[in-house]
Amino acid sequence: MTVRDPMHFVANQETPSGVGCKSQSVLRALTLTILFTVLASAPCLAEDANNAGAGPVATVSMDHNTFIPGEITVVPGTTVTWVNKEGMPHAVVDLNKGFRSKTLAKDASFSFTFATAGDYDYLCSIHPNMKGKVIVKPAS
Ligand SMILES: [Cu+2]
Repeated sequence: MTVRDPMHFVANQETPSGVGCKSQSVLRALTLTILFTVLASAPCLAEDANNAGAGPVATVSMDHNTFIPGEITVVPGTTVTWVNKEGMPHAVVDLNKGFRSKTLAKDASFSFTFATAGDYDYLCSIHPNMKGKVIVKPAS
């Protein structure tokens, strides 16, 4: 006759712990790395070519609270594009109300096509002593 300890039959079921979790997070990190690599190597968006074939173009930058160049001479039909290059917001406003941009944040731009010959004095409505001039005259 044997007396059995009932506890003896409760098997000590060892379960592996942690291993599964760890390998899964490694896999996740790897997946993220691959995803980033794919995104980074995607080609840059092509520049907008909608203006191709239009008239002549000219660009005026806004930087250091200044229109650069402050004065440009263009032929009638030229599209002038102002580009804000700095963090300071600017706006392009014709003194004779021929054109007016909204407030331009950094890298924002505004374009206007000058069909008619003449002198166009403009300023930045936010910084009124920031002035510029577009002279439109036919090529001689
Ligand atoms: Cu300004």
